[in-house]
Amino acid sequence: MWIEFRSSSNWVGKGFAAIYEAICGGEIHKNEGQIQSPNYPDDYRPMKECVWKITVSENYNVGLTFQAFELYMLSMASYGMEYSFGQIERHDNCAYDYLEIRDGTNENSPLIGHFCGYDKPEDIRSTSNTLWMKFVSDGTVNKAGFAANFFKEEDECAKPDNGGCEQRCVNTLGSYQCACDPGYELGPDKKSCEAACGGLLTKLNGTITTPGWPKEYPPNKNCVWQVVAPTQYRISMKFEFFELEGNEVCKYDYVEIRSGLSSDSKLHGKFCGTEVPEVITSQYNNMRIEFRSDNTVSKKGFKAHFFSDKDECSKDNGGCQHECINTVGSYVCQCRNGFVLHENKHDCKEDPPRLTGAITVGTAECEQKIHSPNGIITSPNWPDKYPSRKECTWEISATPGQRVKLSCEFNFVVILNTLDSKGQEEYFSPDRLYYIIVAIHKICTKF
Ligand SMILES: [Ca+2]
Ligand SMILES: [Ca+2]
Ligand SMILES: [Ca+2]
Repeated sequence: MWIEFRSSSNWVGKGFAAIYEAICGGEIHKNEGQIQSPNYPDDYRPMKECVWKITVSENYNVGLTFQAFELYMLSMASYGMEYSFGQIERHDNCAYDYLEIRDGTNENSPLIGHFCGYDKPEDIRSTSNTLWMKFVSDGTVNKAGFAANFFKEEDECAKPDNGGCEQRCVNTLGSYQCACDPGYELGPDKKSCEAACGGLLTKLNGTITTPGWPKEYPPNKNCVWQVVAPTQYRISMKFEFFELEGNEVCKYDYVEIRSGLSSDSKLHGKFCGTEVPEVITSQYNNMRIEFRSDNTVSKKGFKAHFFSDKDECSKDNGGCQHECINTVGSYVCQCRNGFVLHENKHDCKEDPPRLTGAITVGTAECEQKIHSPNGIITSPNWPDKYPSRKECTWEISATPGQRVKLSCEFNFVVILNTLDSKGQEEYFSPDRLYYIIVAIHKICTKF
């Protein structure tokens, strides 16, 4: 309001006195603006009542978002106490100062909310193009009040073009957003959806593929998969199909595999082209796979399986006395040369220099295949005379990498021919006490 007073010199009168007062509320016909409690941001006055009627353009709704909200409310402590005595009802909590909002043009329109206290109300949207608001303060304590922005709001997603969104449209107050179905993500235009990629994988095994698989991957994609297994587990990645643009240089499209989760973790390899990478096993219990495509030339991409195996050897050497060898689903202990595995499968004992206390391999059958770690072989009828015109064979097999030691203790053996793994005959005489064949794992003795 603008008031101007002028006086001329020819006439002098008594003048005037007027009382002014800011009147709150009113009818507002605008598509956007701000509503504040009287005197905001200073404290509102007692005994105020303001009513606003907001109208925006037809075919729109009214949106309202609060920037500040602080209206006197009975303190929680006294409220709780009085409430427990049953003296006041819960809704009486806003009996002193409050803001009432209704969906329509007047005090009889449907109630949206009755607000007081110190928590900002949620965003509000009317169902038509009008909103009715009333602020009331009582005669006692005052606070800073509230400030809220109103604006015209429309549901862009209700339009025939679905807001221009390829898959999903999510209306928001004053705007809207496009969203995608599971397995897809928003493209650079924020409207289209393209196959999603990457993510955190915590299952023990699974499959990863380039986006869009089995079709060609899209250009300008960057996917990061982080595979995490429990402690003591190792993750292996095996490619079933591999076809990426590029050759050895891998400067266009590529996939990078690292032990660890960050982009500077230990690199196992950077791959492109059509050569399927070897199986890669992580150093520890996590693995990072990053795929990148540039803006031209796309190929079919890759399909890879990952599986996690517990590395029993990573803790206390798997309980093995000598060597622990991790296998998928299990592990085995091995002993160094000159030692054999104890029956408990973990400890190692010295390979007995003599065939004492060893298992006697029977003689009833003259043809035998022997797999036990040690034993005695004897001629038929031992220690009695062996029969004439008798041919006996013993095939002794040891674990690959181990050797077979044949000791001759008894002078009754006249001649033994041994065949090594190459089938070559070797002479075996009774006066030599030990006969050691190194680096073969199968020998045949012919009696
Ligand atoms: Ca909207
Ligand atoms: Ca490319
Ligand atoms: Ca294992």
